Amino acid sequence: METFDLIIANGTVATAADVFTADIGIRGGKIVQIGQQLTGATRTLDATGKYVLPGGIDSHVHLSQPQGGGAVIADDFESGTRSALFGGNTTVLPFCLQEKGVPIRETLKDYHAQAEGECYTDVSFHLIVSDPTEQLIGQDLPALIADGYASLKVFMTYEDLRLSDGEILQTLDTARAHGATVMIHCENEDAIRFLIDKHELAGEIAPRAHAATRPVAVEREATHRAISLAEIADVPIVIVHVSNGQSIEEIARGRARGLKIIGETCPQYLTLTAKDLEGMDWEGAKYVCSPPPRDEAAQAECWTGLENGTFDLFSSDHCPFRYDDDRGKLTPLGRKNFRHIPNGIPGVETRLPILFSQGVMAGRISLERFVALTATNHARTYGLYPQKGTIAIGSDADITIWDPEARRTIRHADLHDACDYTPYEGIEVTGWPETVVLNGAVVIDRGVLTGTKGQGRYCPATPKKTPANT
Ligand code: DUC
Ligand code: ZN
Ligand code: ZN
Repeated sequence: METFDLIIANGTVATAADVFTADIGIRGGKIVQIGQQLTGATRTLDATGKYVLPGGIDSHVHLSQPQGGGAVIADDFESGTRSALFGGNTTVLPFCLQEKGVPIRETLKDYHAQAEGECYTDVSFHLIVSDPTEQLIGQDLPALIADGYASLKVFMTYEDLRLSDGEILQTLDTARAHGATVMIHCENEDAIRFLIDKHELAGEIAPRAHAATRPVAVEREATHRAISLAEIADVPIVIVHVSNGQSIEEIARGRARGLKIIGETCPQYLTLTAKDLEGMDWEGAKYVCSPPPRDEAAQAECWTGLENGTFDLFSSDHCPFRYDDDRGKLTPLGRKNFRHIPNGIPGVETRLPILFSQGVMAGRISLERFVALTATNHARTYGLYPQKGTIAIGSDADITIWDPEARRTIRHADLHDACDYTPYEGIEVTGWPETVVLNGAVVIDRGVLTGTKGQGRYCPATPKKTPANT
């Protein structure tokens, strides 16, 4: 019997800490050796001239998540994880949304059933808390956190999802006691409602009004409040999808007070602006997401946050709705008034190439920082490290081999999701994830899918250590 199932030879290997030339020996789905001139494998991939990186982890994707208003998320577990895999990812974390009045275990069981046998990447789940009843806070969440559902998302916006400050504090308190990580969507719902009503009265109902009714102050105020609530509850938080410099300043100020705040930004805040919402006719609907893209100055501020460490996470917030579809962006009501256009855009397949090209190849961030922002920090934040997110002996053999010289133009026709457009159409990139190894199996081989659905597994998360669980 050979020593290894697979050797990845001669590549430039990067982790969040180092870049070095080495061979990687893989057996039984795990990395078992990192060294020079390894031999004795059933198969060897020659990675000369290539970058060998931990598989991407996208910790913010929405798949098969129920929506209101007759809209349906375009990607289920099959199409969403297939698209993720082609984009160089080996793990994604979608959200299981608590349904009001339904025991959360039932909803989770149903969500697992939808994923079972369908995934091309590994998955781990976040829970969205929409109804923090006494039963949920006192009984269900502590048990679920211990069972591997160790991250919770709460919303400060969306009429049917938003929690009051008191409810957020209750959720944070349970998270603190049991070692969960809380992600907060920071936008002030009352301020948004006020602005929407004003715009409607003035007859401003086209997609561009989406950005005008969710200005920076709406996000900055909520970010400040979320940080204050976390300070009061004495627990770390993740501020997700940060879009602008004023919100970044709130994170920096909180950190200066000694708080542990993890910041996340996304490709849309580096590449799109509110002007995209002004597209011909209703085309602006293709760019409706929340928070909305801002302006070039905000893009530069987000780049600075990625470069200087204010951001720890770079995620896609993949939340695809087909455009030309009455269950997508253009629901019967959505084509009449921006307030009914479902919020969210696709991006799970393009996240890594955009950051690699515009970040690493453009000289803005190092390869190590790219790895931290796209894999390692996600695993650390959400209880999957060191099983996931690094290249180390004992870790899962989840590896993406990049051709740093490949030049591509992003075209939706070349992507693998179930949407009908990409907001990043026409962007030119240098560098592409050409081969992907998942748990030791070559699942994309120089751009060709060799894996099968069902090869992706569910990975429970490990809660943080607390007095309650040690
Ligand atoms: N905003 C969200 O809060 N979730 C999904 C997508 C979006 O735009
Ligand atoms: Zn959100
Ligand atoms: Zn989201």
